[in-house]
Amino acid sequence: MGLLRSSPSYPWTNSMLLWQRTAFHFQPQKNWMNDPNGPTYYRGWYHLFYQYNPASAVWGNITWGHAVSLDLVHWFYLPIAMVPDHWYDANGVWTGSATILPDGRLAMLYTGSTAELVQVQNLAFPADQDDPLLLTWVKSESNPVLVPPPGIAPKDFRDPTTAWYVPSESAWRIAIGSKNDSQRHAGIALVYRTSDFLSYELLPGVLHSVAGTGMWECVDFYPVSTESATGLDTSAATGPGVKHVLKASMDDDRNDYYAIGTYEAATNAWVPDDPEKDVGIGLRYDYGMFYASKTFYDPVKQRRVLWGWIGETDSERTDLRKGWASLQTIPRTVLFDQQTGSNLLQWPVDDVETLRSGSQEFSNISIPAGSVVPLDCSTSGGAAGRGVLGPFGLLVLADDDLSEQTAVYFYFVRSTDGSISTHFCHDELRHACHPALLAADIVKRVYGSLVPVLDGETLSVDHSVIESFAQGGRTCITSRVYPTSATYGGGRLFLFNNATGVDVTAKSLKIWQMGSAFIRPFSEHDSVSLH
Ligand code: DQQ
Repeated sequence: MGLLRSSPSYPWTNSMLLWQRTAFHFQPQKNWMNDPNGPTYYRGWYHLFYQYNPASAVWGNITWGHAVSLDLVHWFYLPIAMVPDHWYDANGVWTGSATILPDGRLAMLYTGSTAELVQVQNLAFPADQDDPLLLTWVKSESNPVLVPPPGIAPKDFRDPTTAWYVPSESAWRIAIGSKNDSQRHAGIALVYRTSDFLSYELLPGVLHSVAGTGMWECVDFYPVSTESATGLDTSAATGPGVKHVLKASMDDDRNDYYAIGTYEAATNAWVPDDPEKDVGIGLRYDYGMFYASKTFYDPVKQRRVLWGWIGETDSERTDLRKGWASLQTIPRTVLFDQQTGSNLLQWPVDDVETLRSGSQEFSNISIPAGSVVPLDCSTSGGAAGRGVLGPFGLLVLADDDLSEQTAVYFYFVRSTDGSISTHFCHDELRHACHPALLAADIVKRVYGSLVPVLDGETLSVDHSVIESFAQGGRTCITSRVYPTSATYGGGRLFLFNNATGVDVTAKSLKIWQMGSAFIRPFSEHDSVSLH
């Protein structure tokens, strides 16, 4: 990855680079961003903090950027929330999580990387708990509140979770990711108990460990209801009708894996429902460019909302030239899939539908084997290969002559026993490859995964990012793309069927234009007019 990211740069024009700024995905005005941090809802505002380098478009000098929103769609940039200004975070204010206490106050735990590069956990709280914008942060005089325990390497102890309350002991617990190389390179989640967020007790054992998965970053741990379509507060009671999701971001392969299982506070253990689909070896939130995600509970709409970091796949040199790097996904609602009982469903928060306009509907479009059907809506190895039963699907961010395109498609595979499985994929190999140009500095891949059944799909296409949700959100794929000619008015949409043996009918297809969200600095005027 490092090698590819520093390969020679393609001669992007300013207008191409400008087009890469997105219309409704969160990104800072300039410079580098990575993990979402401490997302929360506080006194009328959704807060998003994020790993941010105020000085450059590459990682380093990590501070906490900060933005607020009334609806998770339109965002106001606020001043940087925390900077590396103490010995315990001199090398960076790294990832952390927010906990709302029963009396409404907020505690923020984050990892500090010290001047000696030791990872320690720190506590911060708002200087004024009555300020809904949470503009000023105070770091606790007790910091660091946690240092790596015996047996844990100094650089393998980071990213505290949101705390959950255990009523039987009138105390909170948090999990922190690490690894244990003496136990077959196991990824592990340590659990600490605290009643005041200042002093902590390491519980015996681990919440969970999976051999061979390496360092677990950005652990997330939360309950889901198996019976209702509402989200649960992180401290919701365990018991019938509730399962727990354990997610970890694998530093070894840079993907976010989750598993669903049962949590028992008394034994400090979480057990996966299906050990074959354990954390790091089974399901992923997203099969594309997606990492370091974090959820929070939204009490307003009683939903659990997921944020994920979408990194770049172009070169660092290009990022420096354009002056920024990375996006956040559209926030996604996360639910337990009651139909399969074995996975989560993710869907863009419904608030984003307010950006829709100019809907167009197509029905019963037949796509004969081997054909491409343009959809007039003003805007392989992979998809190019041909098999009896596919691939077929959509070509998005395509130009008129299809020299540039990203395919979002399905194909069926018939196995020797006659059963058919469905695959859902993104093929990035032909984006940014207009014949006159060769965008050599982009890492392009074909992403894909098996999906249980074929039944409806939604796609969000922003200027330089495609997020796909198949089968009601059972399988998700995110692609970071860099169009060279499918820009501005030049982006087109096509249906294609590269199967040799079947004609395909698109029974129903609905397309909306998306308006732009406003994402801009907050002003005094806003506080008067919005509340
Ligand atoms: N990013 C942070 C770490 C975390 C990593 C540093 C994940 O806290 O483990 O920027 O992308």
